[in-house]
Amino acid sequence: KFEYAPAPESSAIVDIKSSYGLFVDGTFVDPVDGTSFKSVNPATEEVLADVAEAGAADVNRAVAAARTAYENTWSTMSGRDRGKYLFRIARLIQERSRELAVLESIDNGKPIRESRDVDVPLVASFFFYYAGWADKLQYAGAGPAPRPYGVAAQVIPWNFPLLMLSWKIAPALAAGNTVVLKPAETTPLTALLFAEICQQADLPPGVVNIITGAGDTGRMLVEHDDVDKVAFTGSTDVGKAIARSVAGTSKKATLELGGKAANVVFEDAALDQAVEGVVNGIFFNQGHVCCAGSRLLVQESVYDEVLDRLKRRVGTLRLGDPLDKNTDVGAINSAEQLARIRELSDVGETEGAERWSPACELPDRGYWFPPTLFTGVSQAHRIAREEIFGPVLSVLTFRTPAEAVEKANNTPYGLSAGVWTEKGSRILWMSQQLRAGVVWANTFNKFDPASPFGGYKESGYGREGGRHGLLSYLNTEEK
Ligand code: TXE
Repeated sequence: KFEYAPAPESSAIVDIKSSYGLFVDGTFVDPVDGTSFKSVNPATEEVLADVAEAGAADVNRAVAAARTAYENTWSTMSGRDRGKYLFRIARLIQERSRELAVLESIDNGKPIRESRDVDVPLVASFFFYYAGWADKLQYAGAGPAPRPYGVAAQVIPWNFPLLMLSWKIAPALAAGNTVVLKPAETTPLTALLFAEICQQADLPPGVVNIITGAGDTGRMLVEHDDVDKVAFTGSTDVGKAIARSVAGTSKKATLELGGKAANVVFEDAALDQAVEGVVNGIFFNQGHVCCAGSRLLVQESVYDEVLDRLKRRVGTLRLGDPLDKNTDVGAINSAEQLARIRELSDVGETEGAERWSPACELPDRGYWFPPTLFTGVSQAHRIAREEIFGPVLSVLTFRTPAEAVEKANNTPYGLSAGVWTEKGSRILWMSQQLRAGVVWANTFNKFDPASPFGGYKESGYGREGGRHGLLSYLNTEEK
């Protein structure tokens, strides 16, 4: 039975303040109208801190600080000097990695093993990678040295708070832009710790501004007249609203939205490896992953065997305290997200799919959902079409490779896909056929700062990561 007891050393590792201001022009300031909201630990429902809610005047102030820093400091500095700041930030992230990982797990609910071994090391690697680009921009695009856009407005979600921050801030700064970033309202704390790191790195004031608040703050930020570039990761509905607001202005936008990825397992796959990949694909980060492998497409001839192995493996997952190093599945990030997962899962049952979860006692407090499989899913079912964004896998079958492709592509999204087969020629053929920005072969959820990431169709447009991610922040026609 799960009992929440914070790891004894955790409070010593990270100092959570009772209230946080906005990070504008290099210092923490109170919001003009003094409003705030609360950030909650999703594993316990305990209030962690009061966090400033930025209103219109605060958004103006942050954008003005970013504009001044752009004109007077950052855009006139040599690429090499910008790179030095980014390297310094990257090293500070490594030095303060335990603090960052613990705070990320407390505010988001993700297992410490993930924030410690995946999120935070990747965050540092994105800063190191883009630090290396800062003095090599002439090689980034075609033609003479490309110029930055200016002030970037960046709005990020709650599933990878620090990692999404690094995907946004590192390339923007390397390219010479300045930034106003808004973290999600349920996970603002690590972005504010990152702001402290910017201070520690002596980053010139105004180059990075962090403003906290809910959707309204995000809307005011992306609609601000003095913003040149908008970068958003979040829901498809909000992404479409942002695309509409940007249309008719001179702002550039990149959008990274939802997904409904297929993990395709062929009969000739190494099945144990495939099952491991399928489990990682959907239960990593409680399934709060835009590229999660939320649909399993398994070849009929190996269906029984795969399902049997899958259930046995899912039965070994340990759900509970995010700060326990043995935890595999942490807390759902918010009561709202839990309600969404419950609702769609109930629809799955009503529509006739069969639901299965391992015997698993859920903690009394906090937001939890057990690892869940749905079998007997048809393509028309909502659980086969809509993003659940939780630990819920929909299992479908196919007979031929052509049918696998048809089913995998039968979604409004196109962010990622996975292929499990020992045949190299089939991997190449599938990767040409699948309409997805990323196709993983015999692996899943692998990220690298040098690889571009982004979607087809309703998963958005533009790329983050690699040289392409840098071009998204440079005024050049080559993208
Ligand atoms: O997303 P929102 P929510 C999907 C996932 C999830 C659903 C809803 O399916 O169940 O979206 O999640 C800010 N203008 N994804 O409601 O609202 C908001 O404050 C500008 C997939 O949390 O899109 C937050 O900072 N900004 C996704 C950020 O947008 C606005 C990750 C994301 O919140 C805004 C998250 C507005 N009008 C959810 N309204 C992925 N692709 O990874 C809200 N925001």
